[in-house]
Amino acid sequence: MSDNLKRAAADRAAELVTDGMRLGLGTGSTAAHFVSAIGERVRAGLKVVGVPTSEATREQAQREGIPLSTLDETPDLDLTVDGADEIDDDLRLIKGGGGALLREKIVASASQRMIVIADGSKLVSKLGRFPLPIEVVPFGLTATERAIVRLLDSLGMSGELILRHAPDGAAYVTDGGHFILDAHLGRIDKPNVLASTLNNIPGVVEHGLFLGLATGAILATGDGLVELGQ
Ligand code: ABF
Repeated sequence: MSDNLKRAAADRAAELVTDGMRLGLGTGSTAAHFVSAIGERVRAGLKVVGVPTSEATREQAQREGIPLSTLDETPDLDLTVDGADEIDDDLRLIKGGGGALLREKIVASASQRMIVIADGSKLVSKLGRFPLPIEVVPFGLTATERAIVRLLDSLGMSGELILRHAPDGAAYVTDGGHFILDAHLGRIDKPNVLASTLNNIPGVVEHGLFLGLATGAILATGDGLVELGQ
């Protein structure tokens, strides 16, 4: 998607922001346009406070001059705007391609509304073509990996689990100090079952299935913006 389209989706989301809002600030290239649009409005007088979903977003928001808070100081948010890797018609998401899924999920869960801004090509009829990120504790990695494989097997699913690596070749480490296993599943027929059972594995911190969290989406297509939900 061209940067102009990402910016258009982000600008539309920024129009929904009003004075006094407590905002969750997403992560990724599309969310970065939103942070930049909010920065422009803050410099023009908009009064908001933002809770960033990653260190990268915190740094960008600070540069933009957006007043920041934490979920400890501001535990109830009005609106979170974030990107996604896949979204289906029911506003179910796969997120975490950028590695910030844990904070993204905590922030989205603390928000009354969550609006996804994304390239229209991320709208899918079935989730799972994009590898599902699973954030795991480094301790006991192999045992956790085997537990995930057994779980997938019991659900009649299969697919490679690949430990994510950073550009320098070392294991990728999240802002929370964890690793990410990317599960190449191809399709996820029962996201609710997979989501809840994955959370039962002790070494699993979180996963990138965001179910029942997004309340709306603004999708940028070549023909314009498509808005779902609210
Ligand atoms: C975050 O950034 C992630 O949850 C998702 O993985 C990614 C999407 O990035 P982009 O907007 O750059 O496609 O929202």
